[in-house]
Amino acid sequence: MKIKNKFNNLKENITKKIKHIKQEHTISKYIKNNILFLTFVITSVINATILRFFCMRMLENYLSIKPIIADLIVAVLIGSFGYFFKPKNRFTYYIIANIFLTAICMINSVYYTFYTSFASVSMLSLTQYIGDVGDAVVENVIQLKDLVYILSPIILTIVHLKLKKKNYYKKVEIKSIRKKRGFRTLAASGVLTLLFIVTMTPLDVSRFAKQWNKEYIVMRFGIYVYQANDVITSIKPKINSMFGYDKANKEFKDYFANVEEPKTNKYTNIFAGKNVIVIHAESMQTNVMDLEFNGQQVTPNLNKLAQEGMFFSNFYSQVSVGTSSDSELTYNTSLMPTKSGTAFVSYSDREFNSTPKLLKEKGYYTFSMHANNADFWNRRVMHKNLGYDRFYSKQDYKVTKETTIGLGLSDKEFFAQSIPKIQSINQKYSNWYGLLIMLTNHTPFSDTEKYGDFPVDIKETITKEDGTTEQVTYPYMEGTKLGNYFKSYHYADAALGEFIENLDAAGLLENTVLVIYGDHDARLPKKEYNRLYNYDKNTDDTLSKDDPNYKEYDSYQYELGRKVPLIIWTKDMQGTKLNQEITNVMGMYDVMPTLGNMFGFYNKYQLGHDIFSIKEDNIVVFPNGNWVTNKVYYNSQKEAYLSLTNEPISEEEIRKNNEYTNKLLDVSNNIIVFNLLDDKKE
Ligand code: GP9
Ligand code: MN
Repeated sequence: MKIKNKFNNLKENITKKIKHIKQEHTISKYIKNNILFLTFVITSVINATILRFFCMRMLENYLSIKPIIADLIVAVLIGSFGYFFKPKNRFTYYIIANIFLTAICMINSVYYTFYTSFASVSMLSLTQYIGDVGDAVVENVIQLKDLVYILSPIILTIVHLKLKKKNYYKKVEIKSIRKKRGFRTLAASGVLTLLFIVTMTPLDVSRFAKQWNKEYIVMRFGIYVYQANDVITSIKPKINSMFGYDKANKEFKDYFANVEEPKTNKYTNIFAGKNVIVIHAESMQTNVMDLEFNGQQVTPNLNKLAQEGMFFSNFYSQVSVGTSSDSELTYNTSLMPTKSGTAFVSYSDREFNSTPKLLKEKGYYTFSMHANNADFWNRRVMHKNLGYDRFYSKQDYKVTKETTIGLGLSDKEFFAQSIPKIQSINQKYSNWYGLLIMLTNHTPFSDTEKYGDFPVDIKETITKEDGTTEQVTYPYMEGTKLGNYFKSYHYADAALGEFIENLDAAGLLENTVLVIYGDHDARLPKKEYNRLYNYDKNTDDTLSKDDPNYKEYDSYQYELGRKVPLIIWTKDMQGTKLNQEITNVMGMYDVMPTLGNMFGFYNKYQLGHDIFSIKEDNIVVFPNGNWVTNKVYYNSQKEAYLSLTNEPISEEEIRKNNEYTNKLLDVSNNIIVFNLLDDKKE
């Protein structure tokens, strides 16, 4: 019995060993037979990884496996086609593919050093930049680290020469075996792709589709997938504009044939010749201006400006998926965001009539300032296209860990560093127009310890029966996203107040008009507004719906609550006819016509209106087809509306406004997609 057992064990061990040897044999055989393919794949993945490591020096990037898998997928996919070539031609295929992938890495490596961003083929059409940067790139930017990628084709060539010496290419390879290997490798890349797709997060998907957050895409998808996606997103708008030009052009002409020339009114030219500072106030909503916590206003500075200046209290931003960039587009051009993609990214080569361009014709020097990466929302390209003479971005500011809040340089620091820049512009130019884009008050509003102390709880002093007092605190908005938004907003408001004080001290407010617009709402959950407006101290929860004090905050209230402030202010406005609240409904697309009337410029192809001419007849159209007038808010998805006054609403009115909305959105989209303003240049 014992002997039998021993024998069985021995047998098992031997079979295991044979299996192992066989396995080893197949692995080494695989490596031997596919050495060219493997060299191609490995060097391509290493190149891509080196690029990522050199460019983005952060732990998150170093530890990320996803981009390596994505690079591997691309290399295996491209590599698999090598098998369909005869052995003697295979090297030619691999070396061409390898040089191509190496070039992608090298170009991006150089580009990143220069722009702290990754390259885009759409930049190729912007030849004016090549002249600007070409020499500088050669002289200052190409460094040793950009040349390391060349090792990849060198290694591949060495391997090839060794194989040639060993007569590797003389071996006969049956066609069917070649094909089988090719398809198997192709299938392997397919399986890897599937694995990759199932691990994608919704944020990955949305950022991938938008493509502008280049660093994120490279960090998740690797450089090769980024570049392929870049080619597709760059070509898409060209394809969109290939069909339907004539129809679009006719509709466009008809639309503007019916538009009346602007009328003059008491605000015409009142600001002609004045300098302008425009503040793009990140995520500022109007409804927060009414709020107080423990007797402290959230926005004392904004409220003061609204009190002293011209305050448009029924003003909406009209953004789509392009958020900040969409509001810049509409503010600057009086056009609506595009129906697909974003104008700033997909249509950055189109011709636009813009406020800076029209002021430049009047002799103004124009500039924009934003202490974030210049490629964020493709601003580097778009600000130039919109007519800003100079864009001061992150590289023009000193950003340290201490001065960073949330997405980047804190607003207080941004404003402080902007003052001397504006001062020197003021010394050089007699008329100037500048846009300053704020950053700190940005979702997710989680850097709370840096916003400064602003409790959003309720503190009450209770007198007890024995006459002694006690302080009680109810958490209220503490710990909620909305509460954190108020803290962040309070910080941004303080930054704004400080900025205006410092502008004044620097003598920069004497001949200056300040324009402040909220770029869009904070996009926070409806549920938290319910807590804000219906808080029950006893239960630390929201009041029940049947409580007499319960105020309904439904989806209409939410939509109406997305209003953002618009304030036009000068130092000496208080007490004049300009010091007033304008309550007529107004949209971002009405700003250009309204300012145009005040500063004396006119864009024939504007979609909005001068609010002082159109007054109560105005309508604000939203990119999703919703619209609002003084009388009614219409929701196009639900095909339902909310009446805002006691006046009856006729079906005819709804139909006409829907027709107007659809036409306006079509014309706006066509202007951008078909570049219709390009041949309208006078
Ligand atoms: C980024 C900032 C924010 O630079 O303008 O953009 P958003 O996320 O609001 O569109
Ligand atoms: Mn924004």
